Amino acid sequence: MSESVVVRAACPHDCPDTCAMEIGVRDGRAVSVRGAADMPFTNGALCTKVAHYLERVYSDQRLMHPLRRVGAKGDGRFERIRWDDALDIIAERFRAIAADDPRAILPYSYAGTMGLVQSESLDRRFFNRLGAARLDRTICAAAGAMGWKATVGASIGADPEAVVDARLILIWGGNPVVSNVHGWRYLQEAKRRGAKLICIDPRRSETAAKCHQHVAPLPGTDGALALAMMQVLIAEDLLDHDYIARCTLGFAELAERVRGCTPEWAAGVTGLDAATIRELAQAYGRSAPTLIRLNYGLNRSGGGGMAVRNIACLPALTGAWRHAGGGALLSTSGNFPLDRHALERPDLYRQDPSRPPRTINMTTIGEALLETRDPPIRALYVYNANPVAVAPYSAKVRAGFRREDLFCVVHELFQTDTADYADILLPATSQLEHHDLHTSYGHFYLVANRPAIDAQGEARSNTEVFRQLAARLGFDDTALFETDEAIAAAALRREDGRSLGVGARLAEHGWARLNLPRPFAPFARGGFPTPSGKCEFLSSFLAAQGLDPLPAWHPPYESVVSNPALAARYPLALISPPARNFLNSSFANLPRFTAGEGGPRLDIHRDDAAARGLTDGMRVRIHNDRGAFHAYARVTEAVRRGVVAAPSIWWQKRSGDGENANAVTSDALTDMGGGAVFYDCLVEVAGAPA
Ligand SMILES: Nc1nc2c(c(=O)[nH]1)N[C@H]1C(S)=C(S)[C@@H](COP(=O)(O)OP(=O)(O)OC[C@H]3O[C@@H](n4cnc5c(=O)[nH]c(N)nc54)[C@H](O)[C@@H]3O)O[C@H]1N2
Ligand SMILES: Nc1nc2c(c(=O)[nH]1)N[C@H]1C(S)=C(S)[C@@H](COP(=O)(O)OP(=O)(O)OC[C@H]3O[C@@H](n4cnc5c(=O)[nH]c(N)nc54)[C@H](O)[C@@H]3O)O[C@H]1N2
Ligand SMILES: [Mo]
Repeated sequence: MSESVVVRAACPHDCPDTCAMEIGVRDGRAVSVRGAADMPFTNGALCTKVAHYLERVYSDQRLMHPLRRVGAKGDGRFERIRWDDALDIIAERFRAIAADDPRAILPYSYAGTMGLVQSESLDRRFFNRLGAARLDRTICAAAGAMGWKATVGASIGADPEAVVDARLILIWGGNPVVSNVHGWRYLQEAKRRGAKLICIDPRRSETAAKCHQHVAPLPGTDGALALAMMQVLIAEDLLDHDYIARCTLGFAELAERVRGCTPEWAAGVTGLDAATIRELAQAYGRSAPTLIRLNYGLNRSGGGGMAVRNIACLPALTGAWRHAGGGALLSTSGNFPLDRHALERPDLYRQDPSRPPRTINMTTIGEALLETRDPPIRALYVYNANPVAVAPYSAKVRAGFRREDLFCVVHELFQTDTADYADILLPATSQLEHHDLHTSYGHFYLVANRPAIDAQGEARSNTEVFRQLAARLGFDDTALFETDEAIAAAALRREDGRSLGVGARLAEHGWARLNLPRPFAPFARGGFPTPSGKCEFLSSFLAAQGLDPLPAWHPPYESVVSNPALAARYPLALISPPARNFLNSSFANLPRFTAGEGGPRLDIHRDDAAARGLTDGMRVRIHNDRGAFHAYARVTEAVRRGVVAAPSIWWQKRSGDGENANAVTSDALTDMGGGAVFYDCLVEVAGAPA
């Protein structure tokens, strides 16, 4: 047996931590996966899922060769075909449809891998050249990103490694113990140094259980809580007047707007005590440095955009941005100044004056497949995504995918719920089998991924397939045939063509921190990337879109307060946050991880269970007008009264009843950004036959 070699890699998954990994390889086989010890954020550790990554890479469920559908759509019955035949069939169908109108072809992708090469470069170039419909990738973070942008200007915030120096930390709408474990390490260090941690979450999450205090508002009411905190800060003069004068815009208008938003008012919508709200605001106003670690859990409601916008105003009122590790953090993605144009090449888009480009919102894919005309969507190419399982309102999504006249290609590692609807199903490489480069939305490091092993079976990478399809369609633009290495190199340049200056370190270590000061306090002296250069309480960005330029209260669509008639029939608010052992629907087909979760579960408060005659472990049916799914009840006090929680995202076909939480979620869109409202969903729960 030969010596094992170590290959530097990056975790590809949709998580803020973007870990640097070391893959041990012996005789062409990966034998170990470790977190890189020299990468500060990864710190030698991987999460419960990726620590066992070889079970995914070498799973006997991996798709090994191209397949063609033989059964009905959704049955998942296929026969093996050759790659050449599969590519010929796809090219022929795309050519015929494009001859009528290329906008009838829709790419559908999200974050199965977050690598720049395999997820947002050659694919975009190919579909631009084809003139295909564009996809608005809204399903996760669109509302929050827009709310943050309105106030702060770009996805830039506190330095995730400097947070150890904060004295008071609000963990708001996030569950870092599960979904940002490496970020949690820094928050814990702050706690060890004496910081107080307060978690704001409708349920006592794994994180809330480890904080000093847990504040549990009703889902979708964070915007009101933030308005009331501002009211208290202003009324009690817990303000940094100098920072407000120099670094913010619209304080007088804000003060006027929040005058009536007292804790007593907010108590009525959030379900919290007025005293709790007032004390939270006072603690926030009297501590320094303070950090608000927001996450996307709170942007999955009708008012999600405004909620994030309101919360983002708080640190400017108290001057918390002055301190490194103070302020607020939602995402670090805006810190990576990459040349997106060079990666995606929008200039390749074939302009036809009679056919303006068309954009389809991914969140409403069911509706788009069923309702879009002029032209209807005739072909769908799915990669890096599992929409049948993850998109809201499953009944609509499946009806769309079931359309007999829709030509559907799915490129996947596994036969997912979506793959069952493919006409052509292509086997994809795993992260250990292809080249890539990763940015992060939770730290300041670039991480490179080198292939450690050969492709399994006949698997091919996303880029490889797009190059081959481009050739078959007769495209000759050199940008469509660039190697993965060349694309990754192009990503290391800024928009003005200057180098990021990290290439050598990246080549040597496999990771490199951006050239930012350490610690980094981005807005210590203002300099916000907004139109005014200030933190905008009064937002010109929102005003330009005809939206309310000031912080406001946008209630959830489905709640006792906003829709009492619906709440009379469906009184419980369902949230379906990430399960620890899954990454969205990834890993939810592999035995170790499904065993770790135990089975589809519904957490329900003791009183709500008793009122329905439900007991612990009982099989229950969760339903509303959109559909129903089953789970076993866990009777607990970890969710507040009136709220139920179903850790997600299970595969439908592995859930016993062919459904998961998205059977009941709504495909309504958020107030800003056209985002999904997964956690804005009223249901009723009843006992079900075991
Ligand atoms: N293990 C694991 N890690 C993951 C993922 C996974 O599936 N599994 N998914 C990844 C992805 S794609 C993302 S976007 C991130 C998401 O991770 P986070 O941004 O942390 O968001 P969520 O897990 O959706 O929600 C976090 C918490 O918000 C709470 N919450 C729900 N509704 C509300 C509300 O209205 N207000 C408040 N204050 N809190 C609310 C939930 O109970 C949950 O505990 O995690 C990533 N990391
Ligand atoms: N009810 C409910 N629904 C939700 C959420 C929720 O909290 N509750 N969360 C939402 C959020 S935040 C998000 S981000 C979305 C996530 O939705 P998706 O981005 O669709 O995430 P996954 O379910 O992990 O599916 C990704 C798929 O990509 C595949 N893949 C991985 N690498 C590659 C590759 O290199 N090539 C190809 N071709 N395929 C690859 C994986 O095998 C996997 O099946 O789900 C949303 N849906
Ligand atoms: Mo997400």
